[in-house]
Amino acid sequence: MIKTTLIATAVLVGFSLSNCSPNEQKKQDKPTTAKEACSSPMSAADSAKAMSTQIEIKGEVEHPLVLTVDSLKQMKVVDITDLKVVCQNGMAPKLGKSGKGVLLKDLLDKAKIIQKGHKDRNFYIVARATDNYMATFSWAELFNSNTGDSTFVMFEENGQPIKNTGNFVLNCTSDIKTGIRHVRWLKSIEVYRVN
Ligand SMILES: Nc1nc2c(c(=O)[nH]1)N[C@H]1C(S)=C(S)[C@@H](COP(=O)(O)O)O[C@H]1N2
Ligand SMILES: [Mo]
Repeated sequence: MIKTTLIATAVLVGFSLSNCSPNEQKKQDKPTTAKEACSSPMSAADSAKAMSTQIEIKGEVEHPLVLTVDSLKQMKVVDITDLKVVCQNGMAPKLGKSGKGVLLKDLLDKAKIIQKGHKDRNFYIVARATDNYMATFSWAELFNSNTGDSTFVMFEENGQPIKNTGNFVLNCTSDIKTGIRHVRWLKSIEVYRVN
């Protein structure tokens, strides 16, 4: 009896000291509030500091570009009507948004990815924000699948120029959880070859 109690106590102590107990892990991973985890966590002041008024297209491209809203307006502008932002961890989706933007693949065509032959097509494309939030696409996803036709760099939301979260937002409207590749304060599109 005493032996059993001792073993039980040892097991309990061991469990509470261990960082790997499933409950403990859950507590650590769990965001403080769903709102904090899902919305872009910047104060108005920080957001103003993080303002990006232009985007750079760079990396493995023949013509690195620096683009403003006006440069995008001179390209093929698409009206986006099916915009919703769904967070990965379950915050209520923001529905009914609309926007104007340019296809990411049109921007990449303009900068021209350096391809050394027709089999040279293993690239990944990083859309990066001033707070270093990132989304990643593959060349095949953008140029050989429907995702290419639903990935936009937007400069207008609900009929208004984007101005509180930089001037540009990237969004892939066909994603399941659209919050994940919804990049506010977008500052660069970077092309990397897989080596
Ligand atoms: N630059 C930047 N973009 C971001 C985030 C961020 O922290 N920084 N959070 C993302 C997450 S997790 C979600 S769910 C959506 C929230 O969309 P909202 O900015 O419209 O609230 O933005 C995404 N875009
Ligand atoms: Mo999110």
